[in-house]
Amino acid sequence: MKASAIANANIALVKYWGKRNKELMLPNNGSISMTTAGLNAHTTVEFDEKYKEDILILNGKEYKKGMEEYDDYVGKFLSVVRQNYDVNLRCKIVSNNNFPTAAGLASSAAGFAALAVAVNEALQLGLDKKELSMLARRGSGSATRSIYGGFVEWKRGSREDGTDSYAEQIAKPEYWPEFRMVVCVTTKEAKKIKSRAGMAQTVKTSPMYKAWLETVDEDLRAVREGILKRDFTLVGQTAEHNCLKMHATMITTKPSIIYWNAGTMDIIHAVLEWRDEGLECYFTIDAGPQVKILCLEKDAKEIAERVKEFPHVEDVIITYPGEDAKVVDKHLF
Ligand code: 2P0
Repeated sequence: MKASAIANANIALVKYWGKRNKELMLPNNGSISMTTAGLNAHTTVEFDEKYKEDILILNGKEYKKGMEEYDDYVGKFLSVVRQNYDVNLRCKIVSNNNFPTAAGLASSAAGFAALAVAVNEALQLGLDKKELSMLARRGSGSATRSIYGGFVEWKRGSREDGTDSYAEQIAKPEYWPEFRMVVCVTTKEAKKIKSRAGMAQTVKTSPMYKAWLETVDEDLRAVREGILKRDFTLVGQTAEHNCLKMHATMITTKPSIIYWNAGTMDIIHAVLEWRDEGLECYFTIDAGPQVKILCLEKDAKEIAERVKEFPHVEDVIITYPGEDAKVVDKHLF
């Protein structure tokens, strides 16, 4: 009744932004990401009669029922587990991320993918990867994609019950090992507006959201094709454009949501300049101020060295296509 898992964060090339069903966590659009090597969550869960209530210790801090961050995320997820699999026992969860939490680096994606895998093992539910991706989805939408390594698509699906909204692997990590993302951390502070609230506000108030939905399928087609052909230009151009479209919907909500800071802007301009000089790279930005620069292995070190010199850059991490979420022996308690 005790198990541990590690799952990698993922960074979207075509973004998920907006839900069609909040309860079942169903997206308005499909999305594609790269699972990162090295940015991960390590989670241990134990179900036992000795626990009188559920307890979560995330990065050393304790959360329980009644706390908003707990009830809206892990609390909800555990209710789904209990309902779907007829579980009555309470549990303890300990989870650690090796990168800044809640700062736009997909910490909930890694966290819920690891939790889904650990729960499946602890309770011996026997779920396959597709089912695991749907379980992870109930914790956080982007977690759907972190069940698989490499390049992954989360299908929007069309059914009301969500049974066709799951992840599929487009390509394994070894299919395109030269692909790199240079993660530029421009602040380690947690963001003020969580993705969940940000996307709900966008769907409700941005006049640009309609255009987002009308064009996202073209981006999905292009990125899928670009990955399969290992066409870096096609993937990079499409990903950067898709990111800017998503941010256009955020910026035009009422009240406006602007996740970028001065460091974000510095890097955007630098990437555009470097590209003009012939250094092929593109940027993508999620619901936070960090910038991920897409490039190929041959240019990654050079780009990392350059961004380290920027005054607002606190940390630089080079990542590449990483592995599937997996069960591990090492328990955290
Ligand atoms: C993505 N993001 O595709 C997009 C791009 C942020 C910007 O998925 O409400 O934390 O838990 O489903 O998954 C962040 O949203 O939101 C996200 P919930 P989640 O990576």
